[in-house]
Amino acid sequence: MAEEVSERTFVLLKPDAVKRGLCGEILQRLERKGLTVVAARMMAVTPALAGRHYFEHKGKPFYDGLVQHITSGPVLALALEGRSAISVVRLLIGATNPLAAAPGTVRGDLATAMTPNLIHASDSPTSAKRELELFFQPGDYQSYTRADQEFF
Ligand code: 3AN
Repeated sequence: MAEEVSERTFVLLKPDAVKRGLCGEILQRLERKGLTVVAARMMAVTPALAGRHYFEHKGKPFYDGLVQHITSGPVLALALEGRSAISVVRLLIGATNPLAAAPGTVRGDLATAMTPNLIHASDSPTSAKRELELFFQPGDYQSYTRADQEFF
């Protein structure tokens, strides 16, 4: 088995998560798993930023709805660190389609719709780097050790 290394990943709690009051619930799941929050920013996503974030979906039938949703209210942008953080967060959030997402995952437990599916998380080291740079400046990151670090 490949050695698991500490990674930094990007997570975006979308406007439906904010408006449904689910940020705490979702963040708790991520923190309980052992991920460390190293940056957090509540903000509005402009259409220009949405276009850069979702550039790979441009031209797809759901693209306009995706941009409409992500710009429809505040989001909570997060940078999380931990062992294999990128794949671990993807596992915790579940499949893109909440109707197919496994119970126990964020989308499996808390969502039913495809576009307002609560959360975005980077799917590779390349996307994580690109997305973190879109939403955060180098000075936004905090470095600290969790009190329970020995268990992770
Ligand atoms: P994920 O967020 O699971 O990585 P992506 O990157 O394939 O999924 O899609 C980005 C976002 O686009 C999804 N979170 C979802 O909101 C939306 N989306 C993807 N596929 C569809 C679709 N077929 N219909 C509607 N929305 C979609």
